[in-house]
Amino acid sequence: MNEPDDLDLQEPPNGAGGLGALAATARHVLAQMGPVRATRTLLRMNQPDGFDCPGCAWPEPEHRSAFEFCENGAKAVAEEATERRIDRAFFARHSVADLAARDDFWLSQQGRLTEPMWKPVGAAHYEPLAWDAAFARLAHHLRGLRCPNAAAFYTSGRTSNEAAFLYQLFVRAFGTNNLPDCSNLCHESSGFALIESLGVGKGTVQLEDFDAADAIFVIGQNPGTNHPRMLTTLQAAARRGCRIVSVNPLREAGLDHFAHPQEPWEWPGRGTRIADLFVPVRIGGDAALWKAVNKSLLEHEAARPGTVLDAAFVDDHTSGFEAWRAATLALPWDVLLAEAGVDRLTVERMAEIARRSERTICTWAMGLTQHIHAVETIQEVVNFLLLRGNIGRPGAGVCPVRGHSNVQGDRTMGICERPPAWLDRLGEVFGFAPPRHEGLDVVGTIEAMERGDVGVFFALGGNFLSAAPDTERTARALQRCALTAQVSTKLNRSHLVTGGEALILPCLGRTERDVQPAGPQFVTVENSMGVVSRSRGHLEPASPHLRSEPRIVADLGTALFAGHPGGGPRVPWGALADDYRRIRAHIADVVPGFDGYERKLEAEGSFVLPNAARERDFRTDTGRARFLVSPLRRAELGPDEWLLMTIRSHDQYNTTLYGLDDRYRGIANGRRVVLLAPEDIVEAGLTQGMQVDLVGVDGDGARVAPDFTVVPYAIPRRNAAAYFPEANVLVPLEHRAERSRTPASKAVRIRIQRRP
Ligand SMILES: Nc1nc2c(c(=O)[nH]1)N[C@H]1C(S)=C(S)[C@@H](COP(=O)(O)OP(=O)(O)OC[C@H]3O[C@@H](n4cnc5c(=O)[nH]c(N)nc54)[C@H](O)[C@@H]3O)O[C@H]1N2
Ligand SMILES: Nc1nc2c(c(=O)[nH]1)N[C@H]1C(S)=C(S)[C@@H](COP(=O)(O)OP(=O)(O)OC[C@H]3O[C@@H](n4cnc5c(=O)[nH]c(N)nc54)[C@H](O)[C@@H]3O)O[C@H]1N2
Ligand SMILES: [Mo]
Repeated sequence: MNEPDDLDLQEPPNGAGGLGALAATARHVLAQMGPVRATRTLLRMNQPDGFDCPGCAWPEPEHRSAFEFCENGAKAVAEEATERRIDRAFFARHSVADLAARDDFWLSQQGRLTEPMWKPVGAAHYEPLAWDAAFARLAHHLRGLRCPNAAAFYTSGRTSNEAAFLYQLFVRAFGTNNLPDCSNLCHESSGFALIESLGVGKGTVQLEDFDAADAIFVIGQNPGTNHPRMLTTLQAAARRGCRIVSVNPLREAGLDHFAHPQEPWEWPGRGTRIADLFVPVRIGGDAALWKAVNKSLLEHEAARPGTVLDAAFVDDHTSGFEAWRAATLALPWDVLLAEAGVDRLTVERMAEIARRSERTICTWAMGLTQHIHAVETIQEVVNFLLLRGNIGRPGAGVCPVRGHSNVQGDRTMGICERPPAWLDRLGEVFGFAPPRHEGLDVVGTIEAMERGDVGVFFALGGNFLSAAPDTERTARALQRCALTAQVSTKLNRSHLVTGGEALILPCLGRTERDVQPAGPQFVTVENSMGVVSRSRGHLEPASPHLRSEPRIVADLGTALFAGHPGGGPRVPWGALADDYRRIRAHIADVVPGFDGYERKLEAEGSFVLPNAARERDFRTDTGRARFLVSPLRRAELGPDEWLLMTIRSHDQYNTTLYGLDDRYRGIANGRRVVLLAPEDIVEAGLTQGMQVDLVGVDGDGARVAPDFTVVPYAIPRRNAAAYFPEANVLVPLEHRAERSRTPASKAVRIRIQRRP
């Protein structure tokens, strides 16, 4: 399937959306659902009484159109609402070894899981198991552990607030803070950076701020593929003259031009121009770039005092300005430009856009977070905003654009290995003493499994094996566990590389009706901008045997704590899952910002969580927003080495593959490709279409991703791109961001070896 003969390369398009997006939506959706179910489902998406799109975490506008969805949201829904099913006969037909030999696309296409399955020790196949028996297996293993810290409980970011709250309660009542989650692989660096700089680990803007901004810098983010509804927001901004700058090693098509699929009069042309300026920064060059832009701004202020700096804001609300200013002015231009890989003129154009803008927003995603020095790089972007007072006023602020649709809500609900500030309250309300030590994050969990310190691995969603770095090492670690258990909607590789014993617990998805003894239920989620809203599915569940995530957690609680010596915590597990209003009442009682939770949902359907930084209340060490100084780092690359970023194609949702194309990059029918600059290809004696192995040179020994095809692409010299998860084998476990410990999967040093 990935033979070079099948690979089809075209010039990348210079725009996104339009008829192409509609055609792709129709193709994917109809293949999974059929016309009636498709129409019914998509009309409910992101509507006040419908379900929250399981795709990205971009917010819904106040005035929604009938079709508040995008191509990739529709694909995410089609994946879940598919009519394809995996039943017990499927597992009888296919051994685990047989399934493990299939590729990710095939696994993604088999359909929804329909009943609990169990792989006993030494068995070649999964076999059906009743729910009660599955919970009994889990409870048996958990009780048998040396201590609660010998279990780890992963969460992916689709889990609702209700399920997440109950889950962390269960885990902490069991006695551990081992709550690794997908945030550890995603925006952790943003959280660390913003807490230190601004005192709040979240973004400070609301959707309406985009309507007021004069300039928006989109940094290390590919919204055309990963947050398509953001293009509608950017389009509206561009149309009223807001300046948009894309800082990215690639000229991503969605930031070039955008034709709204619901504005057919725009289709014939290229659509609206989005970015005025493309800044082709070198991979990992952002820290140097933003220091350069800040230096330019400070030089300008020195030359014409009072024209650049928001002196009142800096004096009243910040600390550390003078030290930072001196350090920045002292940086040598030539080194900054060389490290950024950007010329002086481009830096001056960025600075000019910033100077002319009274209201500036910076958005970013994985291009900033998945680097060794991610935290300080993000802090340099914050310094840039602080300089002109762009925090805590309309039309301005920081906007880390989250990934999974409820990853931010899960954190608010306490899904984190670092215990939340409200830990004492949790213990008080439920009558137990929560553990206080820090637990294991994703990388820590893998290391602990390797040492044999974690024997039970439980996952509420996600695909831990394929999402984590160092795939082969992670696989060996998982195989050391006595039990691995996954609550899932679809089959994935984490079901196939298992502990001695393995469980698959199939659950309801966002699109499905959830009826509990108290009646039909809805759940709540929090988007990238701190807005909490309802999500209610309407489809008939994929199977009558599915259970909701809150129900699964509650059943596990009941199974584990029944007959617990001393009675265990005071948690009426079953009653909570009978009526989610009871869970929300506890959340309102324990988690700050949720007073009147139920009432606000009833009255408004949604509400905004408080955000101190937005009010210029900076709860940092100095009680002010902090200008933070970091050293200028120099990239080290050997003469035959490239710096590789692992990115998403247009046809995937993280580890789930919808197809083998990357339409906006002109690549079709193949994913094992490595994008290189044409000049580098010539210089290294390679040719287009050549088969090569990628050899990782970081860490404790060579890691090889075999059989990639060379594709010439407009990318900075000595930079390379390949797709996640195929390239994850190349990312050593130790190769991770300082402090946030996020795998540095956007900056992996590799050599390229021709295949014999
Ligand atoms: N359809 C779809 N939607 C998704 C997802 C999906 O897989 N599919 N995933 C969801 C999740 S969990 C997340 S976190 C988000 C991810 O959303 P993105 O962060 O947009 O996803 P990536 O493909 O990782 O893209 C990173 C971008 O950063 C650029 N980049 C890489 N290195 C650097 C660098 O050093 N500097 C700069 N300035 N740019 C760099 C890349 O060229 C690329 O454009 O999307 C969410 N939405
Ligand atoms: N090299 C490299 N690695 C990366 C990244 C990268 O850019 N490069 N990105 C990282 C990022 S940003 C992230 S967020 C992680 C993603 O890591 P994960 O969140 O662990 O991975 P996903 O692929 O999103 O998980 C897909 C699985 O979730 C299950 N699922 C889907 N919907 C539901 C649901 O409603 N409930 C339950 N219980 N299960 C459900 C399905 O079984 C599906 O197979 O990957 C990270 N890994
Ligand atoms: Mo993510």
